Amino acid sequence: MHCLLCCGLSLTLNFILLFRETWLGKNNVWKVAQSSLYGRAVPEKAIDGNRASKWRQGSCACTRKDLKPWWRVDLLKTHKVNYVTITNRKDCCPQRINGAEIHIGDSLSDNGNKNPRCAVVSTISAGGTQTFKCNGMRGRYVNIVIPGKRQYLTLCEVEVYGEPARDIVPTVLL
Ligand SMILES: [Ca+2]
Repeated sequence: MHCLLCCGLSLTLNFILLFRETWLGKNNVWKVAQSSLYGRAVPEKAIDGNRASKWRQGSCACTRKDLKPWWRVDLLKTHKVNYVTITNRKDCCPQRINGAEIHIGDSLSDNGNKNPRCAVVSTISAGGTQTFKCNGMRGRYVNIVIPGKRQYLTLCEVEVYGEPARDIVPTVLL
């Protein structure tokens, strides 16, 4: 177990260097939520800094088999999001993630699932980590949702890379 944890941290550090981006993963600060809870697979497990992707390793978040299951992280203020990575489960059912969408924005309408869409997941290999480019999309909330069907949403790790959005100074028109 300890080796897997070390490898996970090493991968994360490499990722930061590779993309020259700031990893926003202050997992002791971010607030997370999901549509329901399967067993002990709380939403925090998707931001615990560990990409371990076998269920027994206890590092995956998972919902029940909901209609339109979702997971959400609250970055506490608006950010420009450049990349989002998702690590899929390894030991079972990697196809469950197919069709998941990443949404980013400041609204909590429909639990944040109506915010603008960054990407649609076609497939992620079993235990694989895939990166989605979001081109500086602005938002406080990052959602991952599987629309339109009843499914489990399992996320072994979600990483969000970007930077806090600078406040826009309103132009005063006289
Ligand atoms: Ca994890």
